[in-house]
Amino acid sequence: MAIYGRRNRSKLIICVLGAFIAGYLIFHKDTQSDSGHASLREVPAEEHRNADDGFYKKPVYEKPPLDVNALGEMGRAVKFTDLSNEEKRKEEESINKHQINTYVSDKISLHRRMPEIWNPLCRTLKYDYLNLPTTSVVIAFYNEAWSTLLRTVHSVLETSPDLLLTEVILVDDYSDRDHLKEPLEIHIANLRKVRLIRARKREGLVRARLLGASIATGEVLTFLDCHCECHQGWLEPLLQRIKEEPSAVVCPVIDVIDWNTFQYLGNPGEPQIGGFDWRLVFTWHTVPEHEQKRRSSSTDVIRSPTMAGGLFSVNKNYFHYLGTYDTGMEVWGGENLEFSFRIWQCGGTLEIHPCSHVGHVFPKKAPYSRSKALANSVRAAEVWMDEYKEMYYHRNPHARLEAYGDVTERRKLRMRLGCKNFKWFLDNIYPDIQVPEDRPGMFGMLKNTGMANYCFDYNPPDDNNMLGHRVILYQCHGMGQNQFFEYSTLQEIRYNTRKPAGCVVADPVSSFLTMHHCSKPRESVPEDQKFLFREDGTLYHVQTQLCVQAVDRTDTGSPGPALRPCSDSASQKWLFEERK
Ligand code: UD2
Ligand code: MN
Repeated sequence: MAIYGRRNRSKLIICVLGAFIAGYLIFHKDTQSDSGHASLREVPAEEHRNADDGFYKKPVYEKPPLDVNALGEMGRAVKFTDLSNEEKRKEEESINKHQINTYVSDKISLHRRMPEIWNPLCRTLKYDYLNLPTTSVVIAFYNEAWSTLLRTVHSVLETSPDLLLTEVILVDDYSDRDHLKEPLEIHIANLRKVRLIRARKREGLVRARLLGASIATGEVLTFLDCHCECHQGWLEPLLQRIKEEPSAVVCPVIDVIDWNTFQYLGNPGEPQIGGFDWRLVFTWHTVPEHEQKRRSSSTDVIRSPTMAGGLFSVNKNYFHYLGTYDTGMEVWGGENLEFSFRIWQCGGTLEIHPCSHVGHVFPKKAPYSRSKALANSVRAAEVWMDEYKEMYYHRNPHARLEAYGDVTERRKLRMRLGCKNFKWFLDNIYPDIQVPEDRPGMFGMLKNTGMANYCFDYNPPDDNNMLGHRVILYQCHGMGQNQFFEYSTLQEIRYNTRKPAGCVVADPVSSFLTMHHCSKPRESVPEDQKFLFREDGTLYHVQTQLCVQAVDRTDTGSPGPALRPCSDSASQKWLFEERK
């Protein structure tokens, strides 16, 4: 193993011994010399001494003077209209490689500014600078593009008070791209407070972040993805909150940066909070009324059942107390829900600070394989969800077969910390989630007995626009997901694998079935959503006094369920089956 760097050698060696990963390289530079960063100005010490209140806010580096006409400045969209064929090809290539338009990104300053378009009351907040905890910012990366990675680093250095930022720790998770080798080392060599360590094998984001955390010397750990842009003043709210409440894990508001134009799209209106659906997919929601009532001001933190995962601050000691991360999780996915459940169930709070904003580039699609996400989710379910894990398995039968490794240590951790159960979490922290009933024989594939092997199927064109589309009949596949329905005690046929949950409604005019919002808890169920699932297997639509029948060809040419006068026909008999 090789270690490069002067400071903290003994600390590093201890950390290396303590680390769970066999070995890694460390590069860092702590000197003040300048080379190749002419546009960056370090803040001289005498300026500190002469300064007024603003002195504490001095960043590690000042941004270069604003050039409003520069490409993408102030978060403006960049669209090239006059590219040559060769340039167009390069742009396409960059998108195919990174799933982000790095051709555009490369042409935007690494030091650009973003517009402030959020709650103006945030400006009135005061921070207890001299007593705030310091933080180490940990950024794990795998094969990230040059400009998105470096823009993240510079934005941290240029928006974080020197007083509060201990260091930026870059963790290379065994990338194989040339620009992340020597060129990266050279670029950061003369940046104050920036350190680079490299994993010796692909660790995945969980262990890569922990590798960074293991050498961090700040009191608070702040994790960021490697394609972020921090806004002015993003750090103080997070640290202030953790100073007040060390068991709070605090996330900034994640603003959207467009992968194609690098336009800062922001996060209009009130920030959203995190939830999940019964596939254990993370979802966004508006702040519920009970939480609005709990907060005394619009600048107060917002409690969130779950976090997106990439961007948050946590007191280092508290992170260790909570058991850091589940190191059995590989590559990507699941760790955000696991950590969220653990924070709440084991006595912490998970919050979003509406005055802390960080932009994040959401790629066009996943830039690398995320096949381990399923096993990671199963680990989270097995450790934290108690009997509710069945609701996940019912909707994802293949997850039962997934080899998820050993979770004994994580279960012991839960025992040791005396954590609350999942029911407590749902009842108290996420009361807005619709908990399925999943009564025996009343959930699964809804199969027709007349039309052999055809099942109710709902496949809306996109996740954000789920409702209002036609329910169809499709070959039963036994994979849960689009073919998973539940018959509730309120006589609804629910589609509650994804969020928002849908309820089947019959349209008396067309006679076909579509999907609508379910009624809220304690509201009465609309008549057109009520079906009597009778002993003889018929689905009787109470309002129209008709029965649901499997019809060969609907007006769209494919089979579908439709309302017909009730008869004895097998095509009007239905049954729920759990798996094929
Ligand atoms: C979201 C989170 C992400 C993580 C993920 C679930 C945000 C904005 N992003 O997906 O942080 O919680 O959900 O797992 O909340 N990385 C590695 N090694 C790997 C894979 C990824 O170091 O094997 C790095 C990657 O370069 C990036 C970070 O981990 O810095 C997160 O990965 P991502 O950006 O692909 O995840 P994202 O934003 O789609
Ligand atoms: Mn990301």
